[in-house]
Amino acid sequence: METLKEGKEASKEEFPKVSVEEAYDTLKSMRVHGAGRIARFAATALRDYAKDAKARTSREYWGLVLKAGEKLRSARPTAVSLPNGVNYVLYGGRTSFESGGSVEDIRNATVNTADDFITSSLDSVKEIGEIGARRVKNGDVIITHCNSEAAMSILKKAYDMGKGIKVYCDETRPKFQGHKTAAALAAYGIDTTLICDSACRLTMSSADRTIVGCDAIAVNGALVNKIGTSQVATMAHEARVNFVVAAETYKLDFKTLTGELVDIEERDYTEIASKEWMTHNPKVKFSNPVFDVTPPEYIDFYVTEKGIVPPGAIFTLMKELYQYSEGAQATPAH
Ligand code: RUB
Repeated sequence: METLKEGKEASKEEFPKVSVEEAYDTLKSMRVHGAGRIARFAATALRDYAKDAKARTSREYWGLVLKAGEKLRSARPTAVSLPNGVNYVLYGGRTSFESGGSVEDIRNATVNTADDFITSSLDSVKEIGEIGARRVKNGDVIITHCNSEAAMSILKKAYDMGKGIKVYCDETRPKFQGHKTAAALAAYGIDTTLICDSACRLTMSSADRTIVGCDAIAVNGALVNKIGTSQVATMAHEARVNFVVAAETYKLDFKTLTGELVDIEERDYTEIASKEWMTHNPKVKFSNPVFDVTPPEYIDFYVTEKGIVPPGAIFTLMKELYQYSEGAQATPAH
């Protein structure tokens, strides 16, 4: 996260101003989704809360900001970008609080750190596009899954470089985020085809590479991403097709360093069948896990804003960035 400290200018507003409660509901109901956007949306909501929160003492003010951060963090358990983004913002305020800052000092520190995070997150998506596009060849047939800004950044940059790519987008049941990807890529001018998830293996036989996004990276280099990603990786592995992951380094899940596992979010069953259908079929049980784990053996490399990282080097990268995480992830003192 070194890049977050470089004091880049805050970007234009990406999200409207909302209360912490509204932001929580928006995240929970996936009106804002995608790991990067989730993190920036939460950082924006926390920043705006910190701007307006009123308190008589630093302790009282810091307690309010912490509570808001905790609420936002709990909205989506799997996308580690959310706690990492919120923790980063809180780190700024906490440093000021612990060094005896006034309410205004803590407020300014929190707001500035949030702006740093937001700008850096957007910059990372661009950098990933630049780096990843160099690994795309002219005429490549590429499969993607779900809706990832980072993966799309590579595809768009490759197209901008005149690489004449053809992209197949999995629909990505149950929420069909692949439709969004297909619409965005086609609008950009890229030759885009939408396929249903079950057509992926057939399509893989004519693909050159797959490029997907990332919700979390575990210490062993495993990828956590939208449900179905591991199936795509298995098919790519079988067909000897390159499997590439576009991931900002704030998606590293530092708690996996100390043995904790990544929580896999289970969502409402009505995302996979209608209430009416359920009523008519009372004996049917449902399961709706929305993320899965792709083992490192199936991943060729991660494209991060810091460069290309093979899964076997994730441990080293985490160690390198841990100093930041230790401070940022620790629960700030009340
Ligand atoms: C979206 C998803 C995306 C990653 C990466 O899942 O799995 O591939 O979040 O996205 P959901 P990005 O729709 O459930 O949030 O590259 O935009 O951060």
